[in-house]
Amino acid sequence: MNDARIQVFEAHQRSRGIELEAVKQTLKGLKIETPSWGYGDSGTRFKVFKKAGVPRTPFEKLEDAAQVHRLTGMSPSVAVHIPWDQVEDYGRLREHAESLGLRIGAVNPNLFQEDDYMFGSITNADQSVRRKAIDHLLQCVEIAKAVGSDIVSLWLADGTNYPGQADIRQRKHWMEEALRETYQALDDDMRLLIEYKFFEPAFYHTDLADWGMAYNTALKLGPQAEVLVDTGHHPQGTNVEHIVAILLDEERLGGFHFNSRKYADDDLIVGTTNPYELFLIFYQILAALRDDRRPSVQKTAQRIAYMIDQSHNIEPKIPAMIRSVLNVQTYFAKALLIHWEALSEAQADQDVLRAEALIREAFEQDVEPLLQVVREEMGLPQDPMQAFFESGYLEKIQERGIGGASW
Ligand code: RM4
Ligand code: MN
Ligand code: MN
Repeated sequence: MNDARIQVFEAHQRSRGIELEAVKQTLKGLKIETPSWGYGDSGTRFKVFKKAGVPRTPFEKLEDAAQVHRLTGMSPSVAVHIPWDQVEDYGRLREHAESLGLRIGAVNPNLFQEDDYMFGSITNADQSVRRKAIDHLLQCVEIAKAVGSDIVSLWLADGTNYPGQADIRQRKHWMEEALRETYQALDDDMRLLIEYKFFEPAFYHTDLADWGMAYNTALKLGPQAEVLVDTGHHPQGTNVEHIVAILLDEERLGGFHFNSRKYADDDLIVGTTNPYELFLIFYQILAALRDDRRPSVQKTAQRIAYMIDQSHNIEPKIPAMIRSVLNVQTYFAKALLIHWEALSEAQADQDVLRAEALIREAFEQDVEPLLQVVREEMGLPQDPMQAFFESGYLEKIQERGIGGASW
């Protein structure tokens, strides 16, 4: 790294009144979980392109995830999806993760791929289907315990396509019953994250359509239930950072699924389409972390689970994941450069233009010199992407051939 560039950066931040040591410490603590499914073949409903070198088993997915962590130092955990990552012996999966310097993170029950679930899973009018779906949820709680994870992360595809198709309120009760049973199976230190999405695959109504429904459900279940915000799951124009602020203040923001979108649930690489939104999300989180008047809100903010949830269709998967993690780090770093005292003054003075300028100014800082110093201090390659391409790993995994895991 060019020392002159670092010196210019440090001098500039000093002149802005930013304490860089604290910023660096916070940056070193940032952890972003990557999803096992992001390493497999995935795509759109039109086509899944089969790529050579794609992992064939959950064990190989972990090996790919270990590359991302080795080079970025930020992704020590991997989310799994059941049954995509179903194995006979979860103890072995856990050991394999640990041998790679990883751990298994959120366990995601998949209730959307079996024929039985065509009309819904835990909201299906058929009692035996509901039972099967609840049993799957309970099995996922047990898997989480077996792999040493404290998070079960639930997204439901349940909904209807036509007015009158089903009894919406009845379905709500079935959902609440199922989640209550699941919640009761959690150990005291576990959390149930409830993810919402306003449409797709259902197009008329979705049983958990927005943050309000997820929040209401979490509230009814108890303190171990929290809301998960997937950045791709809102109608156009939604102020996602506002939702983040409210959920933080209500102490129910459990985690994120990061990805970027332009139109629907596009699941593209986070930070590629609307980086300002990502930055503004971190602005809200950091503001909550600084709020000494509300220690319980600070605690909520401290334990947020940051996760990537993307579908890599045309891009090579491991580099896509490295890019994703680096993008999150970049916009997190920019938010750390907000001048908080000046911002509070501007807000107290109701100085609209100054307040807006302070936020935008942080966003416009070039944080690359800072990130390079942090990487150097963490013993990481200065350019993780380049290091990956030079590592030979991509060539090595070609021997896996075509036809790896897919969803
Ligand atoms: C959903 C949602 C879930 C993800 C599935 C595959 O849209 O984002 O989190 O697991 O897709
Ligand atoms: Mn998601
Ligand atoms: Mn999604």
